[in-house]
Amino acid sequence: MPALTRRTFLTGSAALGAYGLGLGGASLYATASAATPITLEAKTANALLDGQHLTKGVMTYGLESASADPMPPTLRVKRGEPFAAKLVNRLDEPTTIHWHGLRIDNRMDGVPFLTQPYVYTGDSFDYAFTPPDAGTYWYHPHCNTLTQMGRGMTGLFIVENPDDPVFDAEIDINLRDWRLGSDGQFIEQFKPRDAAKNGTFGTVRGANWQVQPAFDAPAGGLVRVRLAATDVTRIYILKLDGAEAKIVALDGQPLAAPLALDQVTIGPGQRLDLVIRMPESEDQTVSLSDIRPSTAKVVATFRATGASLKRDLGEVRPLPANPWTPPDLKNAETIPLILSATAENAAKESFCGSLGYSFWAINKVPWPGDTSDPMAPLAELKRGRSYILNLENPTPHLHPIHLHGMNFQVIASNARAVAPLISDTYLVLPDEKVQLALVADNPGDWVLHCHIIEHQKTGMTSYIRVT
Ligand SMILES: [Cu+2]
Repeated sequence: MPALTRRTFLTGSAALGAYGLGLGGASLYATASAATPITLEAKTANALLDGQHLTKGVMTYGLESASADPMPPTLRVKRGEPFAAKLVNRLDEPTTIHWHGLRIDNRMDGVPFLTQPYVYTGDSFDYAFTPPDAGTYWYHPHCNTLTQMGRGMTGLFIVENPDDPVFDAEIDINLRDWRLGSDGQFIEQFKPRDAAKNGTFGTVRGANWQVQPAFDAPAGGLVRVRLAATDVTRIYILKLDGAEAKIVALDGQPLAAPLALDQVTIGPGQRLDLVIRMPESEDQTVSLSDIRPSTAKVVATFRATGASLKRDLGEVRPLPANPWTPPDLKNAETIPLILSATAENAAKESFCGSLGYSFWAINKVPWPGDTSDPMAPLAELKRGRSYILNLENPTPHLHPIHLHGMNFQVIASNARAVAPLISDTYLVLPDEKVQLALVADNPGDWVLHCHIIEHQKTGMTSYIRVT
């Protein structure tokens, strides 16, 4: 990583003045002012990740009210209520926080140079916003992400809806792996040969920073499981054994009709809300497994406790919908968005951790890295107008494409039947062409990128500008 200087910081601030700030506030995305801030400390720690060795150099977030749990705290807020957090950087490198999936003010989005300056060691940044949507979200840095996220900085962010049905239990799962050697210490996160394919996989599978955690839940009860795939690489195909379940939300957004769970694919950045009907008898267990690529690996288990509550999965109703403006498809403008591989070459020096290669591009342009002088936006969108992103993936790999700041609706795909889901992350298949429609209702510069972090950091990143 290159030397970090105050000069860089000032350059970044100047750039922000030029195009990042000074945007009129949209009421839906207004910055919160009334919340008492929590303090989130970015810091290093040691943690037991493989169940046998204490791993050194773990990176995490801690609240001031220090808990013994080294995992970043699961933050819970209520929809429509202001939230504020002071990020204090105790790492020895810069960082920021991005609030994945939350439609909030651009200044709170956490992308270095595009929306805010780096937060240097010892410095802080005040985040404040009011989440407009309920659902399961998460937070992570947007700086040197392969290292910072790979070493632990991924946490759940849950926006509760007071109108949601009450379940008999709620379990939150932060689904991610670790790249550790046999001694339990971190090994190299980046392998160029893998980054040019599916990415470099972890060696230790985890959920909530444990190996196969076991949760207790009331027998015969309805349990809401909120799950976020926060791994830097792994795409999961999840399957449940020992109980029936329904999917009630995907990527934070409620399904109009809950869907019986058979198996479900989720990629990095995506979320899944399930309602599991626990078995009748005490000590019966349910297991959640990942069956991709082939051999099933247990992710977590759920054990029934107590006398049966005699609930019925048929009682599960759709969760209340989030506010949503349907795009005007008849008058929508089309934006091509073609993912591709690119010739291997060195990327520009980047203060937020360049991997030194460009393997990937969007519309043939590889992202040069986070700099004070980024490339032009992929497209300029007029506030209030509707657009269709024509996303094409001619590569032989899957890519979970994430858009910041706004949700889109899935309109059509050449590869599969699609439901009109609303989301912020679409897992595009090899050779798939998909149409994602949105209303450009949140002003600012919004990054879109693959959430396989090695793809993101070797070129598969761009941004759109809404004015
Ligand atoms: Cu990708």
